[in-house]
Amino acid sequence: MSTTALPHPGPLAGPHPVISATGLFTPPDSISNDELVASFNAYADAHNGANEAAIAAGDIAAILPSSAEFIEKASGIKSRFVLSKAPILDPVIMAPRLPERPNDQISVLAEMAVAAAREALARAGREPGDVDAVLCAASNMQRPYPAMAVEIQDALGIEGFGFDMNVACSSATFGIQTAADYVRAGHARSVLVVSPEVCSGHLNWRDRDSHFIFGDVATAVLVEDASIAPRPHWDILGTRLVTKFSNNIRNNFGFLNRAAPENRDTADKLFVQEGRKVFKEVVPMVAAMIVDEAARLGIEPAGLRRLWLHQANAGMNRLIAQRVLGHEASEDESPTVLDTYGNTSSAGSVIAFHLHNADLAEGDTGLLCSFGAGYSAGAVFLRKVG
Ligand code: CO8
Repeated sequence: MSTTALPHPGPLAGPHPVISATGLFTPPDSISNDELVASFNAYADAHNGANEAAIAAGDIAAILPSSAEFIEKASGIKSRFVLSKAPILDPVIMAPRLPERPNDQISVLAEMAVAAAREALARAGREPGDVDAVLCAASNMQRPYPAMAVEIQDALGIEGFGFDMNVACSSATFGIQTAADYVRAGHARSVLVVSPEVCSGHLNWRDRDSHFIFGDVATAVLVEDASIAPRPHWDILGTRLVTKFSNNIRNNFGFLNRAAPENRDTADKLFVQEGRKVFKEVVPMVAAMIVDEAARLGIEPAGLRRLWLHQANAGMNRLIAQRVLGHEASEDESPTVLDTYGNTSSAGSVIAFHLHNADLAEGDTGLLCSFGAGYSAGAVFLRKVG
């Protein structure tokens, strides 16, 4: 467990991290539950038809149909944005098809991250030369090296340094704490945390239990020293990170798979999870982390004006918000972006923050919180400075 907190800074308190601005890249195409289910059911029908004899003999199981009603009821998701819609919906392909680019072209993840980063920089009134470091914090990097962050840094024209980090759905909050620590230590005054998430590339679109969960997006968070930050900005009052090993959300894809070619295309090289177990185990873990850290910071959880929670499942968020606030949260207290974006891994809570923070007043406190594979969970307590 890692813990970092600072007292609220006075003018002479030294470097103090704040969120200056955020940015968002949303792909133009979206897939509705009805479109997704029609594609899945066409695939299931074709599979069952082609394997009729084996199914009748009990050698293999028939694939059951998916249902848009189930998806919305179980998860709260109505649609999701994707980079490559037609191939995902093609019942024969059921995967994104993103042509490989030559090395002299910007890579897909970097391109998305740059778009989100440019918005964050513009909102903060920053030039790339003002930024000291880039952290690319996401569930899956497009390649092992060179680091995505270094390519993004180069594309933006930023001096300094960059590196990648992966803590699955909690990558962005872990990135924000890392950036905040650089600011606190005086190693940097302006750090860009980008989270390009092409979840469609590691989702098994043929898996009925999870084919509806994820979408694609990129977010950017600019963490800066309060002394240079534009106003309004968000004081980072304190952060808390927790990890606890679990196999309940896992993806075994990796470069060593090449050493065992017979395994390369099996389903465990894509996203797999025990969704029910995740739900049950993660809710108490996250609620306890939030309440504990709030107590340490002297923040009354019930007084938090807004919760920008990880967007994995509407029911999980309802339960976590209830435990933190002590009552059922309204949409105003715990906004949802899950309905239109789906689960976008580490980007989800940042999207919620990006789209739903402008209406808060000076002095309002809020919580950005993520949770997911690892298990991993991160909490960032914020206060608006007008
Ligand atoms: N259509 C119709 N029925 C279905 C479908 C479907 N598509 N899928 C399942 N069912 C049926 C099942 O067969 C089951 O039927 P029965 O009761 O007869 O056996 C019934 O519905 C209930 O199934 P489940 O128990 O699976 O359903 P749940 O109510 O548990 O809902 C959820 C499933 C929505 C997955 C839910 O468990 C959930 O959201 N859990 C939390 C998941 C979570 O938070 N995961 C975090 C993962 S994200 C992360 O860490 C990042 C990883 C990196 C990114 C990866 C990118 C790809």
